[in-house]
Amino acid sequence: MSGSTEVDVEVVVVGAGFAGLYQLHRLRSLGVPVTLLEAGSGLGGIWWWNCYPGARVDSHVPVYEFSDEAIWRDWWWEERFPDWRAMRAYFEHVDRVWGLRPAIGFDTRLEGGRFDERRGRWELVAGGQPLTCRFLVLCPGFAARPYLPALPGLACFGGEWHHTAWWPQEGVDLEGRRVGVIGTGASGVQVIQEAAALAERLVVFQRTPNLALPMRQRRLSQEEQAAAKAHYPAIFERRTQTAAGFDFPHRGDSALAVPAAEREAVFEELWEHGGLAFWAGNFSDVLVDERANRLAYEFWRSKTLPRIPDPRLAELLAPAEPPHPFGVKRCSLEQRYYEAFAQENVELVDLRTEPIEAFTPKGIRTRAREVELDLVVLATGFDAVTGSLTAIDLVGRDGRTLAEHWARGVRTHLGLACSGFPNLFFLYGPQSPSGFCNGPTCAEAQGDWVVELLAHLLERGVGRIEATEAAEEAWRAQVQAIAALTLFPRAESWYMGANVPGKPREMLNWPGGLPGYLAACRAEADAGYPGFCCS
Ligand code: NA7
Repeated sequence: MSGSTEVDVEVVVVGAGFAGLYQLHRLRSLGVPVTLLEAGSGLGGIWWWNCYPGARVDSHVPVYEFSDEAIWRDWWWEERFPDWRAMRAYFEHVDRVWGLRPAIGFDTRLEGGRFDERRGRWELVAGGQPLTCRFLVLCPGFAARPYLPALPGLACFGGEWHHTAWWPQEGVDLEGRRVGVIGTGASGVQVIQEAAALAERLVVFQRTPNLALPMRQRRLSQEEQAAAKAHYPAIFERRTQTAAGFDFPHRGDSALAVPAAEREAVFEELWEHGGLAFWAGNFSDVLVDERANRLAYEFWRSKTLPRIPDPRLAELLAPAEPPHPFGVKRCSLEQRYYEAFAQENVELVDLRTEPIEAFTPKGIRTRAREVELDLVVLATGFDAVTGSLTAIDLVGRDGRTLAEHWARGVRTHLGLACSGFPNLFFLYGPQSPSGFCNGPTCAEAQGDWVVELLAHLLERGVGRIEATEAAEEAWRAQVQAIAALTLFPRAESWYMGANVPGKPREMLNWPGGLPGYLAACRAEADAGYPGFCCS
């Protein structure tokens, strides 16, 4: 990637996380010339950037890994929910087996590009260098663009501050320091648990309580994994048959249709399973029907309240009235989160009654006082799902950027491509199951579809493919219609684009479950790609 001579390749893939690495591996094994660009200095995508204390997977072993036996045969995890260090080691293992590094340009951010109609190629600029390709496959991840809210006075803060997704690779010491954490989403919960154990003082600034689920972390022995590996092929197959890409048994029944004792027994079993089972494996109407949802919330609260002895904290962390329906923000997993607030060194500031007014040289001034801090952690999330794509200055054939194309709402066909942007595909993107599904499952399911399509085009010498406007309007209508049947529109979540001021409020992911999504993708391919026009 050095020198200024234009390099031309058949396919450029962007992002060295699960989706990008899978594309690179599959396309190379088909003999297609492919280069992968990665802005970071190492493998792992989200696990390269999110190296803050406590950063950890929310999907249990072996759901969150590639299904290729050549990879899993000799790979052993130490914990049921691996942390970012284990994920990085895993990606090194993947590279040892698949031999990907020679085709990857690290420290090379795709800044932008334009589709040249005459040449039928994308003309890109990456790491300051020109590069052209016929097909461009974007795999930046759904959470690659951190969201930094407007925080008055941040520039004058005399201490240190970091967003969780821009965490320094060399690490940041929390020990013995006065630490503030803004944000109590999945990242906030994880960093709070670590900081509570190390910091001299921890002040948590909470806007909305997190309805977090018990992770039930535990160590995994090699013997246990060796025995489980006999079932791995079946588990990987099951991932694509469940709504969110897990291996939980599918429950098709209603929480309202069973006797109370039976319902409690199901809730109890899911709770004991830990992880996302209580969210992704629950009764079919929990995320759809207000009454079923309230039953799940009351169960969650009955389990959580006994862990918070102080009544003021209990009402802030597990209120009698839920802040939003249960589970319509992706549930976070916790290990000792609720207990942390009882520690003497931990304080919870309720931003609803005591909002932040400004940062000061010494810390944060709220409506009531100045809180002195050495380090502030901004766990404020992401311009999720669309942000990582619109951040790339890509200009389509009619002179519009993706951001302009989506200014009135997201339009894609199958969450994989859009009109006006020939030969461009994106994985784990908007109107795909990404935010509901786990990464590797989606990377493989969507990835296989794109590889099949590219192989089909290359075999037939088709140089140009583009989604039709009619197909993307129809897909958008389906996404919005399904979302309207659920409780998801009732929260200010990143699913709804509602966590970033000014972003259009709409369901950003395919909410119809993975099997329905894959059936739509299959039907498109089997029918000869009627939602695309080719030349
Ligand atoms: P999330 O889940 O979007 O959480 C962001 C948190 O930051 C959330 O608690 C927000 O409160 C809070 N926030 C955002 N802006 C502000 C301001 N201005 N003031 C105070 N608090 C604020 O991001 P995460 O990184 O934790 O997790 C993202 C996903 O990554 C997660 O779902 C997993 O799938 C992995 P709010 O709830 O909006 O009131």
